[in-house]
Amino acid sequence: MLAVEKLEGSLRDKYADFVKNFEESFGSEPEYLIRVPGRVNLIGEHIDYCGYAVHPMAIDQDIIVGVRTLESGKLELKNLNNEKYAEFSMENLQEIDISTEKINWWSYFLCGLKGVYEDKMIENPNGIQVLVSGCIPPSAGLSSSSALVVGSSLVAVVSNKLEVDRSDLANLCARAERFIGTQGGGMDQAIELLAVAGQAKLIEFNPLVAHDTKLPDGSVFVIANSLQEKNKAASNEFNSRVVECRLAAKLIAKQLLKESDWKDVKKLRNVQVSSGKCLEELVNSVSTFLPKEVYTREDVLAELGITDEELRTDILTANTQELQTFKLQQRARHVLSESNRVYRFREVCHNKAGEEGLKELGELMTASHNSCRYDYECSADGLDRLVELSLKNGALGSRLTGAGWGGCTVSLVAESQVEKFLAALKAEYYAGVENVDSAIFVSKPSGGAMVWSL
Ligand code: ADP
Ligand code: NG1
Repeated sequence: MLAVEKLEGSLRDKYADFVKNFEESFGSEPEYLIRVPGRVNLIGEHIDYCGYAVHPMAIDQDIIVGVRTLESGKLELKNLNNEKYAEFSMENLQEIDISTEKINWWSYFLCGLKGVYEDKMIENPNGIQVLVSGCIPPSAGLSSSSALVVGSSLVAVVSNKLEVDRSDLANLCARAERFIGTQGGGMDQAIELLAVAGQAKLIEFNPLVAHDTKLPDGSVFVIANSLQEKNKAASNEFNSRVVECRLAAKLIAKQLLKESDWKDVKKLRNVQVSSGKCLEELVNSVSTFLPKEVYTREDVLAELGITDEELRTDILTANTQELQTFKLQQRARHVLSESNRVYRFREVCHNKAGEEGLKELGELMTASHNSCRYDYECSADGLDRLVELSLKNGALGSRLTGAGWGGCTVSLVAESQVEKFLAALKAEYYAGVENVDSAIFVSKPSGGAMVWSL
């Protein structure tokens, strides 16, 4: 169960300015303070929504939310980052269709609230005043959006005195964030709720289980922001990949499973489990199962024996209805090989100490980047350049992290090389950039979301 601790001692000092800001905004102190970390994914990109395990860790950058319950049925929301204020009536909240409204910063906040109210069947939620402040760079692949969703779900929990389990809440938040329209997996919400300071996590889905991974001594992870932002919800690349993975799963399933079984399959992991094949076997046969470089819309309709209407309603998402071509072989090869790399990464962390182990972790990370770049096509110029510069300047491995198409890289650097590495990247990528220490920094595994009462 999620515990609420008292905000006291050094923590009270740490958040004194935020509490003062809340008082200035709303006239009195918050009743609760919530901290949700961002995350960096070390390896396992774009595979959570295919059912496969991922390997992230929480980071120090976070979102802080203060909340106070109200007598009236109002939701008053203020954001210190953009000085924007929004007000809603709690009564009308359930009628707001987030996916069809223009996406705003509070859209993510409403996701978490609506998710909890719907799931817990709260018909008359308490009114609340909420102040938000965050330092996770937005749209940079470090999951600022999920931190807001998790933060707001916790607001709904504490302001209505609900009891929740962290894993259940993570699953709920993963579903709730899809109100935005992006069909992501559950990695971000899970690590943000289940992280333990000092540990990275191997996160498995269905059922959700988070296993501790102690990162090997001497390993330092450096996050570098390409400074190219990518807002997933404002474009359809993310959902296009989700759809291509669904189609790849169906086409492979049709060749491996009985008709009664393949019709409902939507995730590559389900095909693998139902067919009893191991990952290597499937990786090696991808081009046999999916021989074409590009599948047209007509190709997939013919291969699956479905109508265009069925494609639209069962497989495509709202923002991918008009897609005409699909790269199934390449996407499936990425997902299956990436899943293999995730398990190997954890095995090396646990069983192969020293230089040799670090070298192999680095190789796995760089292989992951190349697979994202060439097979999944989710990289960007800035990310490729950062990876190239990182490897040239001594990183053992380097890759894009998060959804990609912009955002950050994560590089594995030997502890003894970190200073030299940071100086080189600052000179070669960030010359003339202000606030360079918030663009490139070393990251240690942080703890998961916390709730304090005042
Ligand atoms: P990410 O990879 O960071 O999750 P997304 O594009 O999915 O990127 O989400 C970024 C969006 O989250 C921003 O456009 C903004 O609406 C919201 N967001 C992030 N941080 C904050 C913040 N501190 N305050 C308000 N909204 C935020
Ligand atoms: P970010 O990096 O937050 O955009 C997204 C998805 C994850 C996962 C990664 C790619 C959401 C909320 N998050 O993360 O589930 O699929 O991309 O590995 O959709």
